[in-house]
Amino acid sequence: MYTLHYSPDTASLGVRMVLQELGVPYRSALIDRDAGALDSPAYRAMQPLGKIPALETPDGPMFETAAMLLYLADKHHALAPAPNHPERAAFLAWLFFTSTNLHPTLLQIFYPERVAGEACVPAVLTQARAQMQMLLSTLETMLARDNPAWFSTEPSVLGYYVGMLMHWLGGMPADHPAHFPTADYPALHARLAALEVRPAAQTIAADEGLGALPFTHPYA
Ligand SMILES: N[C@@H](CCC(=O)N[C@@H](CS)C(=O)NCC(=O)O)C(=O)O
Repeated sequence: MYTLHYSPDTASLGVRMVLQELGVPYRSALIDRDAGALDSPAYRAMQPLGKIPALETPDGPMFETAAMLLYLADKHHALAPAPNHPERAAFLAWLFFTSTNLHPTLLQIFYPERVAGEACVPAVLTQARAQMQMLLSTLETMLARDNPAWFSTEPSVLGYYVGMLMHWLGGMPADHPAHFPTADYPALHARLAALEVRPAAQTIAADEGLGALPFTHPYA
C-alpha cells in the first residue's frame, strides 16, 4: 500500500494519476498546508525540503517526482520501457530532461523572485521564457521525429509528468509569463490529448477540479 501526500493541482498530480493508472492500492493523504504541515517534523522526515509530493512506499518514504515515477514504473513493470529494453536509454534521457530542465524552468517562470530577488524578476523571466520555448521545441522535434511508443501509443510515467507540467503552462491567460499552450506544439498536443482522456487521468482531474481536458485545455 502506498500513501501519497498531496495537495490539489500541485506537483503531486502526475504521481497521483500514475498510481491510479497502475491500479495499485494507494491512499491519497491531503496535506494541510495552512496548518503548516509542510514544515512538520513528520513531513520533513519524508520530504526534507518541505515540498509536495511525498510518497510512502513499502520500501520507505520517497521525495522528488521523477524518482517516484521511475520507482513505480520499475516496481510494477508498467508505464516505462523495462531496464533491459532497447528504448530504455531514450526514455531515461527524456525523463531526466523533464525533471532537470522542463520542471525547474517552469518553477523559475512561476516564481522568478526566488532566483535572484524581486529586482531581477524581469531579467529572470526573459531568460526563463526563452529557455522554456527552446525546451518545448526540443521535445516537440523529438516526438515528431521519433514517435516513441512510450510517448504515443502507450501511456507512460513520462507522459503523465509532461502532462502535469503542460497543465500549468497551458492553463495561464495569454498575458501571463507562463502562457505556453500545447496547441503551439502539435506532436506533443496530440499525445497529451490521447493521454488525458484515459480513465486514470479523468478520475484524478475530476477529483482535483481540473476540468475535462486537464493537459490540453486546462480548466476548460
Ligand atoms: N523537485 C520537486 C519539486 C516539487 C515542488 O516544487 N512542489 C511544489 C508544489 S507544485 C511545492 O511544494 N511548493 C510549496 C513551496 O514551495 O512552498 C519534485 O519534483 O517533487
